[in-house]
Amino acid sequence: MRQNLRVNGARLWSRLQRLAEEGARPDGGVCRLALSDADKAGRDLVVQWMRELGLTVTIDAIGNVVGVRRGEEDGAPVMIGSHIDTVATGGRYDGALGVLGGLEVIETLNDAGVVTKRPLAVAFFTNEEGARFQPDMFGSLVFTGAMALETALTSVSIDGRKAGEELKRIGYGGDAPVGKPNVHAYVELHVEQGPTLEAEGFAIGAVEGVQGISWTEFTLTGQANHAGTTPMRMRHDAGYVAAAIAVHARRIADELGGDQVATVGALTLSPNLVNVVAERALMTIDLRNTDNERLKQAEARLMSFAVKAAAGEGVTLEARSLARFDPVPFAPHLVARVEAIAKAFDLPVKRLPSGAGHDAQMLAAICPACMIFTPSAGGISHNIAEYTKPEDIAAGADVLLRLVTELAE
Ligand code: HGY
Ligand code: MN
Ligand code: MN
Repeated sequence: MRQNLRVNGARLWSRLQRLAEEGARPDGGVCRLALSDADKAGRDLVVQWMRELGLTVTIDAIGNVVGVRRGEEDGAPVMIGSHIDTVATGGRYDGALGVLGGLEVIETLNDAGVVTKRPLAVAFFTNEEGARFQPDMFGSLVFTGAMALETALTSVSIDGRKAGEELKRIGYGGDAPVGKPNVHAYVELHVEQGPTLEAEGFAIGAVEGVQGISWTEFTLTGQANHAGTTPMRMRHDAGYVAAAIAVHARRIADELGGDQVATVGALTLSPNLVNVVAERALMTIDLRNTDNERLKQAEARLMSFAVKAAAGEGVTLEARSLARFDPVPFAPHLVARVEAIAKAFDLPVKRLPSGAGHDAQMLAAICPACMIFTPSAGGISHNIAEYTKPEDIAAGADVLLRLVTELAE
């Protein structure tokens, strides 16, 4: 009986479209930055759905929300999780698919009157994206005890707000304890956010692990001066140094090759005026690689170039690490099950690493964890055009349903 259970793809699809209304952008994308009013509205909606499905909902001190479905026995639940916060130019599926896919698993089991031996849990973690508050994934970091609660609560957003105050403001500073996780196993369904599955004709990704992530913020301070009257030899142009660093970051990725990627995501000049030599530049560099040693090489090359370029222009350089996570492997036996279940469903499946960070990499430190990927159209994500076909969404959720019910027996 359980072997034949399948999710209701249309119901999952309509929940995804309904959640996308919270923080909807006029261009069809989603902006649900962590701890914003839109995030609150999304949280309220998902908590309402959790309660309608009979889950017991708890909220912890960093705002992580967990809905638990009782099993025949007590004990550590099998957890399905992800996030509902998005980047400012987000899509409808990054994060939301993992949380609402979990609710779809619950509703399918409710409809079938199936009670698993172990309890099941559906969770969403605070600030997975790290777009507003850094580091990213601080909700799951605090949940698993890998970051002190205080560190996350005192994190200051790019718009100058303290996380703890924002949490209180939106009413999600809960009283459930953090740092003592009780999870039997963790499964996260997520869109690939890259081009591989679609380009190679696969329906499911059995994710082997997450690549290493390094986020650095540079503050460059030179001297504002007249763009016309200041001879080049007298300039201390923060904008020029920032541009040089940005170009060099790309060169490092090209020269290292392999999985190395480099991104200059944020770059703000001040006073940012056409006829004033930039006094100050604030920029971020995101470096990633599946190989930690090569990621360290990339970091070292970036830093030594930045120091030299700033010194050469008489500009001061301050560097601040915003996030640094080593590559994380997922539980091999779970990766193998994702692959086998996909094959049992006649779904073409490929093993691959995750280019993006996910809460699953934090849960992997405290229990067996794995991820199931579905294809992203055109490999696009962190973009309003993010899309995954309904049949791929349903296929991913079917694999999730089967794996979770297996793990809960
Ligand atoms: O940046 C990431 O990889 C994730 O989307 N937070
Ligand atoms: Mn995500
Ligand atoms: Mn994301």
